[in-house]
Amino acid sequence: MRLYMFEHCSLCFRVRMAAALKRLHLQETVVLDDDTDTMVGLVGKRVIPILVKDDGHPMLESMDMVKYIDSRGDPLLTGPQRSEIAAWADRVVAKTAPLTMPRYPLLDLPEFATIAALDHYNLRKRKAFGDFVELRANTRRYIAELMPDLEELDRLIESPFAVNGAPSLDDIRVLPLLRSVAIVKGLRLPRKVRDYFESMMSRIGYQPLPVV
Ligand SMILES: N[C@@H](CCC(=O)N[C@@H](CS)C(=O)NCC(=O)O)C(=O)O
Repeated sequence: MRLYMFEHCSLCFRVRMAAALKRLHLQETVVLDDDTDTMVGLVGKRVIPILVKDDGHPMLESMDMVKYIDSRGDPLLTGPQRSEIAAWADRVVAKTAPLTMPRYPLLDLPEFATIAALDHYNLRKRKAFGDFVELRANTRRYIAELMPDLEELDRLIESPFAVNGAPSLDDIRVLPLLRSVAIVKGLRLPRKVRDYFESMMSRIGYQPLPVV
């Protein structure tokens, strides 16, 4: 199995997290941001993540990839799911973007290893989200807008090792978003959220991304 991915991509981290929980080796290829040819060559369009199974077939949906990985051997993500958690994750993606999108290019990540790849990211994300310097200058405001959601998650978390008490797809929805938002300097995760983030990252053997 090979995952085509960006290091900063939270949907990719869903798949990496599932493989790590299963102690399953995942081959990883980091695609340069401007390497649309590789994605189009695999699946006919520009999209990440792509999981190419051992039989050569590519998968395109991160949650399908997670379920496929979890179905190998004894399933692990068998805990209950709560609609509040999925709703929380859907809502929070949009609120984290103005904080994370202008920071990823500062992290020296492999998908930005060439000037052309970095420029490619900067151009298309600026078009979508606005000027990065201005976004970063508004950090306090974006953090303030996000804090109520993080406080809500703090109330929802049932255990430092599983948002619903037993590992489930909801953990796959939540942890990758926390990994992204944890890059924001000055953002303090509420206590239960921080405990959950730290315990889960250490359980799957991943270091957090740098903070900027
Ligand atoms: N539903 C898909 C969505 C995939 C998706 O939206 N990927 C985005 C974010 S990484 C993407 O490919 N963007 C293309 C790009 O970055 O140019 C999934 O969950 O895997």
